[in-house]
Amino acid sequence: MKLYQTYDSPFPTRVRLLLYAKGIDAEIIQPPGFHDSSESKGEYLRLNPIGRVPTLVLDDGRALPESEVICEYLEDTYPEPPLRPADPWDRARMRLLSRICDFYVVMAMNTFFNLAGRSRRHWEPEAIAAAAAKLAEAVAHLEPYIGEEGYAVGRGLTQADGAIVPQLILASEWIPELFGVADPLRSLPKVSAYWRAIQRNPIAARLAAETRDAIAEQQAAARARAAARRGAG
Ligand SMILES: N[C@@H](CCC(=O)N[C@@H](CS)C(=O)NCC(=O)O)C(=O)O
Repeated sequence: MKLYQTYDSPFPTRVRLLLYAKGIDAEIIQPPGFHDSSESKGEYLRLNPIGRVPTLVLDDGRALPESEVICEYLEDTYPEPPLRPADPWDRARMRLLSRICDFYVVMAMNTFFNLAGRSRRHWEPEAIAAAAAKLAEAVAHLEPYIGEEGYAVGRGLTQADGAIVPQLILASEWIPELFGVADPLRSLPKVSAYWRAIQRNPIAARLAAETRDAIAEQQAAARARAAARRGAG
């Protein structure tokens, strides 16, 4: 089995939680040049015509896109240890928290993703302030539903932790540091407590470290490209 993915992306990170927690042996492949341009995706589009990461490729060559669908497939195929709570209400909360990340938090970060790829000349303070307000509103949707026992739901890791951890690194660390905006967790006591607690779990900590390292690498590459452009100009 192979997982095509990149370490700085939240959606594949959610799938890696299942690989690590269930001890699934999958080769991890980073499609070269994936984030550079649509042309650089090249052969990858044959595996996943949607053109996004992750994609899970089975040993017989069948390829599955979309992180949530991959997680559900892995859960069904490798049920132990379960990362989907048995109780229907808890299971619904797991799906709800993941969905809030997929539909609201990521959408609210789009302005920042776009600006990060552009020169700071284009960073309009009004646009950044409006995006920060939208992000704070989106992250706040987690507050009423987040677990209070150190995990997103219940007393152990679930798929929801895989959805939330990488997104909180982006929303609460990367964006405030890069754009100088307030950390949206400041006014969210339950999400803040969760964030402190979940990073004590070794698998969540591993995902967090991988995400931070990949973001630092991306930023160093972006700085090098900007310096090269200044040098050429
Ligand atoms: N709904 C998809 C979203 C996947 C997605 O948007 N992945 C991003 C990276 S986090 C991507 O591949 N973007 C295209 C690109 O960077 O070129 C999923 O859950 O897998």
